[in-house]
Amino acid sequence: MIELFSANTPNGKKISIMLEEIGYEYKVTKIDLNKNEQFKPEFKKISPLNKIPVIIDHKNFTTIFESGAILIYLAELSGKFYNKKNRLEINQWLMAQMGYIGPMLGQHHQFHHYNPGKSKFGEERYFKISKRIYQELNERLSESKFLSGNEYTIADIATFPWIARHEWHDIGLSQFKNLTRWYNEISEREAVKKGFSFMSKDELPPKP
Ligand SMILES: N[C@@H](CCC(=O)N[C@@H](CS)C(=O)NCC(=O)O)C(=O)O
Repeated sequence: MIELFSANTPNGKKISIMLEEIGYEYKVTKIDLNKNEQFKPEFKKISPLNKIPVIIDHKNFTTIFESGAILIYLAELSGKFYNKKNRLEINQWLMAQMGYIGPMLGQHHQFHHYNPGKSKFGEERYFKISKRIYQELNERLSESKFLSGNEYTIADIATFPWIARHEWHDIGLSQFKNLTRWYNEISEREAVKKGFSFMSKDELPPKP
């Protein structure tokens, strides 16, 4: 049994979607970030950077933090969404999500959605970078069905919940035809719908 320590955020949803995709039984323990529960000493023992998501694989006595590392662990354990023959390509798109797409869109959320009017520089900078990410993903998906090729992989699972915040981004997802095609296809997967609503029943990926 896997225990998932999480919150209802894009990084949190990556792991519930993956667990649904591989059909593993899991229990969710909510970490309330608004109440600073990530800083509790007992949580820090399993999350040295005080962040969700974290999993404990009780069967294998293993604890893992960092969503990319968790996705790789679950993919290797289940043998799904991380095809050995395509690993170099999958790793590149997964790392691009971890190091660029997520952190930059996350800053856009901070300046544009949560704190508008506080910093013109911050708002403009991350709006521009976020538009650039949409354009770059759209270009990639004009030549490839999924991010790392013809197969749906952990790179798509990592990226999807971030694009699912498109209403906050104010960029107009529907103008990006290939990104929209990819987004709609993933939105329709039963496991994605289930994983997406892991903390808020009936929550669905918003339509473009
Ligand atoms: N690189 C980390 C980022 C995780 C992350 O930023 N988690 C946020 C929520 S989405 C968090 O726990 N923030 C609380 C904090 O930093 O105090 C991962 O992908 O797991």
